[in-house]
Amino acid sequence: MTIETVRVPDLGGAEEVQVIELTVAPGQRVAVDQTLLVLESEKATMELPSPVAGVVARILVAEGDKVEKAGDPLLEIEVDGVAAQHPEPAAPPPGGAESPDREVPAATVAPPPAAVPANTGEELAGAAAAKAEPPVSADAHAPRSGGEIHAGPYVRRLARELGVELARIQGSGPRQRILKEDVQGFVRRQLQAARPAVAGAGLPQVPEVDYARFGPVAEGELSRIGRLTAANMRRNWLNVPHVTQFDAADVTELEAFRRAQGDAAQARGVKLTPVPFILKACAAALRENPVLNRALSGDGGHYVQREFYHLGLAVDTPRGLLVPVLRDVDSKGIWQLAAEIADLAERARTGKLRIDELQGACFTVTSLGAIGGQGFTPIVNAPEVAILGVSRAAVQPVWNGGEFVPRTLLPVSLSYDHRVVNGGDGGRFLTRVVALLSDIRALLL
Ligand code: CAO
Repeated sequence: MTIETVRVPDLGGAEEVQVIELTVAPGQRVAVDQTLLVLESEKATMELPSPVAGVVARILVAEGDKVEKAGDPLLEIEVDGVAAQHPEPAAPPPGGAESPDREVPAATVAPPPAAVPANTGEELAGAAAAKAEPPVSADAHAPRSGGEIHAGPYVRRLARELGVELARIQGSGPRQRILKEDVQGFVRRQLQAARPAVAGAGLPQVPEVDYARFGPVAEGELSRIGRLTAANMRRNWLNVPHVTQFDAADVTELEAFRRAQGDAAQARGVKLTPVPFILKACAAALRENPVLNRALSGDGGHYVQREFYHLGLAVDTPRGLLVPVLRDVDSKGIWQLAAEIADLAERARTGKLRIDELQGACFTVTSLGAIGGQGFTPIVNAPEVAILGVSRAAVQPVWNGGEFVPRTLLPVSLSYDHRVVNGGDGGRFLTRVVALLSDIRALLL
């Protein structure tokens, strides 16, 4: 049996040298060049490779031990078969006979790798971002049982600083050597996996304030509809990259026409407001701009092109906001739409809508025209991709090229999901709606 003692190599004058990691255990079989332990000075770390193949017989130091001087014994290896296993046949010892306890200073058999400057994890983020991430292998998730770990001193140090077990990392280098990028990728994947699955769940919390400290207060609960609306608004706001575009339609002629229908409306028992005209204009503009009548798939990679024109109409009710749906708006007349709006709005306010009357919309109109305001930014009702906000029409001076004339202008705002609808699509759609409302004869074409 030949025992080889591995000794402290030349430390290049370093004073404080410590054994920071033992990478083998007694009884473990080691190959030539396999890292036995890692030393660290104040400036560098270095791996000590095995000069021979064999079985670790004794380890003479412990992690944390200070190493005093070159030549001190570190561990002993029972050599397999000296001639066969040695990388290069060792020079015969003086006298020609093989010494039974041949002692080889580690540095003389295989020089330790060049000392690597001590490093911190600060470069981690930048370097990791620039590098394509290696694929995650199943091994990356469970500690490796047994087997060697090939990693350089810097990588070992980095892993130690980050608290990462090297055994959990699949190396992508030669002989599955663990590279810096493997450690970075592992850490990044762990962080990603730890992220909350619910969109927005990681948002900073709004602080709770005890308002009673500042004056009298009363508390109340949101209605069921109010809670649902809050959840939907939050979901839509967080998921949809919104753009809102503003315009104003000259509805002078439309308003004159609408008022001229007063008697007819009375005879039919229907109130004729601007809303059915707006719905009709939207259906026509959707047909001409089908992008706004798409729905985006959950994975963001597909869309569904709807070829029907069901429009939601936001209704303000005492129990909260409801959005009943008018079906096939493109094929219905203004009187029919006006009657359906009145019916749906009434039943929304009295809690008599059926579930199916709240489903299937392609696009939503929300009108605050009766209430007031000059413009607002509505929130897209996902998975719809656009919504039209309508504000209060008002008479305004408009320059006709020769003079200012009084015209009735209806402010409109279109919010859309910018993942699906480009500015050009949105602009063409809104311009068309405005044109149709400015000359409703075009709705007949
Ligand atoms: N500009 C000026 N006047 C308008 C107008 C506008 N854009 N839109 C409606 N009006 C007028 C109507 O002509 C009517 O006047 P007259 O009684 O003189 O004819 C009056 O306002 C009241 O209209 P209305 O509210 O009874 O009917 P409507 O068709 O305009 O609206 C509905 C129906 C259901 C949209 C509405 O009742 C409603 O609930 N609006 C609120 C929607 C809402 O809350 N949206 C916000 C959602 S996001 O929080």
